[in-house]
Parts: sequence; C-alpha cells; structure tokens
Amino acid sequence: NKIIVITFYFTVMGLFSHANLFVTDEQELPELRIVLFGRTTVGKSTLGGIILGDSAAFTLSDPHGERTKTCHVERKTDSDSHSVVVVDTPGLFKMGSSEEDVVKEIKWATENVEPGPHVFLLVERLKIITSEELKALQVFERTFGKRAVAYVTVVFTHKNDPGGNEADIKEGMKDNEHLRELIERCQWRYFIFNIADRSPVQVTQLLEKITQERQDYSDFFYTPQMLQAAEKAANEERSKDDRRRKASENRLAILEKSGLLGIFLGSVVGYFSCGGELTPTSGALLGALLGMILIMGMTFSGICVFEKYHKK
Ligand SMILES: Nc1nc2c(ncn2[C@@H]2O[C@H](COP(=O)(O)OP(=O)(O)OP(=O)(O)O)[C@@H](O)[C@H]2O)c(=O)[nH]1
Ligand SMILES: [Mg+2]
Repeated sequence: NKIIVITFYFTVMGLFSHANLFVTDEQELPELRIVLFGRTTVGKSTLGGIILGDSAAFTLSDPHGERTKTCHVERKTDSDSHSVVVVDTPGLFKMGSSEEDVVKEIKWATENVEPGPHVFLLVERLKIITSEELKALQVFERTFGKRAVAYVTVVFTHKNDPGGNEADIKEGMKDNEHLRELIERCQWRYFIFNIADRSPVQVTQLLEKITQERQDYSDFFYTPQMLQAAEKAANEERSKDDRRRKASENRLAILEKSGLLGIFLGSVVGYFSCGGELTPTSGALLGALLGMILIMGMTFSGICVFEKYHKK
C-alpha cells in the first residue's frame, strides 16, 4: 500500500507540474476543475467520489432509485495546495425530470466553478452505448456550442467487466456505429474506468490523460463568456429559423390567395368569352385552370424576385 501511495504522490506531483493548466488567475493555486455529465445511473457520482478519494463525496444512487437532483461541487486539496474540483450533475434523460432542468444545472456548474472547467467528463457505461448516449453529447453541443466539444473527454465506466481495454473498444467500434461516432466526435479523447477499483492509480492515469490531452490548448478552460457566446449564437439561429418559417408560411398564404384569384378571374373571363363548340361551363372551367396557373406563376416569380432583391 505504501508503494502505491508513494507512486500516486509522485505521479500527481509530476502531473500538477504540467504547464500552467492548474493555475487560476485569482488564487494562484494549482487546480484542476472537472464537470461530470451524462445520462442517469452511468456512474457520475461514483466516479466523482473515486476521483476525490472519498466515495461518499457525492450522494450515491441507492437501490430505491434515489438520484442526484442538483449540482454538487466538491474540492480536494492536498498539503501542497494542489486541488481537484469536481462538480457532479444530475443525469440527463431521467424519468420525471426535464432535460431543460438538467441543462440548467450543468450551466450553473460551468458558471460557478470559476474561472471555468478545464474538462467536461461525459460519463457513459461501456456496455450500453446506443444512440441515446450520443444524445447526451448533442444536448451538450446545443447548450455549450460546437467549440465546447473540444473540452469533452468520454469516460466509459464498468465494474470489473472483462473487455474494458483499448483493443476491445477498437473492436467494439467496428460493430457499434454509435460508439464509433461518439469517439470520433470527441476526437478520440476517452478513458475506460473500472468503478469497482478504488485504487488511486487509475485516478492518476485519468487526470494525467486529461492534462496530456490539453497541453497544446491555448484556452485551457471553458469560460462563462464562451457559454454566453454560445447562447447568443443559439438564440440568433432560433430567430433565423423563426423568420424562415414565417416567410415560408407567408409565401404559401400568398400563393393560395393568388390561386383563388386566378380561378375566379379565369372562370369569369372563360364563361363570357366562350364561343364555337366551347360552352360557357367548359369555358369557365378551362379559364379557371389557366387563370390559376397564370396568376400563381406570376405571383411565384414575383416572390422569387422580391426575396432575391431583399437578400442583397
Ligand atoms: N455494472 C455497472 N454498474 C454501474 C456502472 N456505472 C454505474 N453503475 C452503478 O449504477 C449505480 C448508480 O451509480 P451513480 O454513480 O449513482 O450514477 P449517476 O450517474 O450518478 O446517476 P444519477 O445521479 O441518476 O445521474 C451504482 O450502483 C453504480 O455502482 C457500470 O458501468 N457498470
Ligand atoms: Mg449521481
């Protein structure tokens, strides 16, 4: 045990000496800030507790269905003032809780772990990767912006399961398109974590991976300003969609009215200008058809010219 503790100590010391990743502007203290997110019961609270070396750090789900309902921030600081801050968040897509509420909690976490998290750990169960797992990443992307995916590392949890190594993941990617897409979208930033193993070695490896992945980044953490920019962009996109939808509804309404006008005018003209073998009724019918095509065609061309002119 002593050997493990000493190894852990030196590895963590080496880890914290990496660049200035853990140095916050305000406190000048080495610090790594982690936000956990993902579907319900994938092991977020368990993993958070293991990272902090305190399995009771976050209230664990119990067999009666008690789940994390709000964000919890916990910090571990060692004697040299090196800290790890972990934020546990409620699970996404859980029965009886809305996606909006959970997203609000994750946003809260981002804004309140100042000056911003270095990493969002997307926790997934290794054995259950379906399209639902990808949805968690989509929700994240929608909320925090496309650029924020660069701050995501996937952690696949398992409990002493065989098949939890690199080769198995690569093999699994061949058959499971969701797993493949998830890993590719996160640009191969993933870690397989055995939550039945509470030794600090695995934690050290995880933290080391996180720091190594981010060594080359100039922006080391996701800031509340980035979140505001993402929200602004999402709002603009939404209002653009609204405008597009309204314009297409207007176009349809105008075409509908012009069609009716064409039918009316065409049938009147056809009725009165019939002659030869053309009876007033067939003249009106033919006139209605031609009138509708003519006026609708003219209106449609008018709309196209108008929209082209206004786009410029
Ligand atoms: N077999 C197995 N069990 C797991 C795995 N991940 C989590 N569990 C178990 O699932 C239960 C729920 O774990 P939690 O850590 O509370 O899950 P959570 O993601 O925090 O859940 P929410 O708070 O509802 O979002 C615990 O009993 C874990 O031991 C896994 O990969 N394999
Ligand atoms: Mg939990």
